[in-house]
Amino acid sequence: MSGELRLILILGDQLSDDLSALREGDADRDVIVMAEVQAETDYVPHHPKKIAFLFSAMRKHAAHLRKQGWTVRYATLDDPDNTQSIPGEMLRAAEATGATEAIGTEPGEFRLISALEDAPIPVHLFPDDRFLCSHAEFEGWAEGRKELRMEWFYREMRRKTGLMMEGDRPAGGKWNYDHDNRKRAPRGLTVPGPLRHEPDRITRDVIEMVRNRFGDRYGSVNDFWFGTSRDMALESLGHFVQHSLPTFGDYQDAMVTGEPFLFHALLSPYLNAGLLGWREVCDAAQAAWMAGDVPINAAEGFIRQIIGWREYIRGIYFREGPDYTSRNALGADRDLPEFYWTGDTDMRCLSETIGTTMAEAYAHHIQRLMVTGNFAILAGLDPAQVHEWYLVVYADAYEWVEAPNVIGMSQFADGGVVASKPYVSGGNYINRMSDYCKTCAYVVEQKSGEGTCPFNLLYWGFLDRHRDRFQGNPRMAQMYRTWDRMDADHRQTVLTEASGILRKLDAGDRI
Ligand code: FAD
Ligand code: DLZ
Ligand code: SF4
Repeated sequence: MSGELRLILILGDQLSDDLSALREGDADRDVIVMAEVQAETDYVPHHPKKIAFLFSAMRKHAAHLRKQGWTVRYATLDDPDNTQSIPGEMLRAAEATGATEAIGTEPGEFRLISALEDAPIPVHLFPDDRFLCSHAEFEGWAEGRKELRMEWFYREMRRKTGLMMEGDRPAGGKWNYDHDNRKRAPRGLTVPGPLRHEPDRITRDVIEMVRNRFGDRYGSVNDFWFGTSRDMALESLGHFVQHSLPTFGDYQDAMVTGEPFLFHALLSPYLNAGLLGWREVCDAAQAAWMAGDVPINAAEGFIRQIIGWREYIRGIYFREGPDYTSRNALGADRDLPEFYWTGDTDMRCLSETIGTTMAEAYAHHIQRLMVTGNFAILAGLDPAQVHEWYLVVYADAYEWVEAPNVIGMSQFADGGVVASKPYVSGGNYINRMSDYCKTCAYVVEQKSGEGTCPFNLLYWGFLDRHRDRFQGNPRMAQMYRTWDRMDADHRQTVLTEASGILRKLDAGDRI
């Protein structure tokens, strides 16, 4: 490298001290560029809470970097000279400083990687090594495998990190304690909830700007409680480990009306923006287990989400490439119903999940997978529209993590790269894991006729529609046998009623 001043680009989800671009830079010479830009707030209309979270965290991180001796050029969204795009802000900074080249850390989205490749000044990108598994390592693991199953990947990561290992064996003798999880939440369960941070002056200013600029968008910025600095994120981690982790495993799949958070970590916005790292959150969980404060099923379950699922999902995104988000293996083409944007439906599970999503920019994994995701795949919704919805609505959504979860795990639109079978169920599963059905306008026990739970009808409609693809799948054979054993008239009634629901969706009628 020459001794000339270079720009260092830091994106909104790169708010970590240990960032490859910073390690390559020189605080005495280089200039950091950070920018709030409309191109990023608007390429999909992100939830206002997500924008407020990122902008407040970006402003605080810029101040922190200045304290460490860096020169930072920071453009706020309402700066009249802001060109409102990342490449535009790079060019403006280059003109102001005389820089002729820039460095950065690889963005988590192909869209932005290619925008930087075409930027008006050359940008050299370094790998994002805030993850446990590099692209090359994931390729090495995936190479030659017929199926890319997370469980095998996860075991490699356990060996690599030594987390919850006793020599070369898993602690307690089992790799996976999911068998002890998945309990239904008992009535009256006391839920600690996440740590709620009171907005400080910087956050209040950002909230005000976001309310003025994006107040008419899906979602609300009211009652904002996310932490927006590393210190706050660390406090949230401590709170989770102490109060929720001990029960995390038990109720991981449970859903309760009015209790959106249960014992979940609520750490994904912090992890994905770079305020926390994978190692420290796993070490904290492991230490709590070793101290006897947390049972093994909880600690292992949590660590699996972080070094297993999160890393695996990222590996899939970068391995599958930029066309991944336009895959549609099941040929689904129905438009996303309006109620995804309003929560206005008689289906309690959906109104509850979407209501939480609008208010909090959050829903937990099972709500995302088995409620909104399950409905979307059963109803044959266009996966590209479903993908966009998920990218818009969650505070933790960036394409590298959102797309494989949606296109792959939830919609099976990648044809089975992520999931060995589609995650679909009738109302029974939702009834077993939640209290939603008790207050629903539909009847979950009903198999056909007026008032039948739409999931019950759409489930069989889905299996029937995709029989050619799935009936040979050993994990689905039992369901086809059950369907085939049903009385032919009943089957016809179910399929006719399932089509009736789809027609209502197409007509925009309320369901
Ligand atoms: P917890 O349930 O407490 O889990 C702990 C941590 O494990 C999370 O913070 C997260 O970092 C990690 N994790 C767990 N499961 C996954 C997973 N499947 N993929 C990646 N990380 C995981 N996660 C996102 O971070 N961003 C998304 O945009 C996103 N979209 C999703 C869309 C669908 C359809 C589905 C089914 C899942 C999606 N997930 C996404 C994964 C998961 O739902 C969220 O990570 C989790 O709900 C975040 O809340 P939490 O911190 O309370 O998680
Ligand atoms: C998500 C987001 C938003 C809403 N706004 C900005 C922004 O104004 N400036 C910025 O640098 N980053 C923002 N981000 C995060 C980027 O979209 C993210 O870096 C890419 O999607 C890659 O993960
Ligand atoms: Fe959802 Fe069906 Fe239960 Fe209603 S009855 S809450 S639609 S699963």
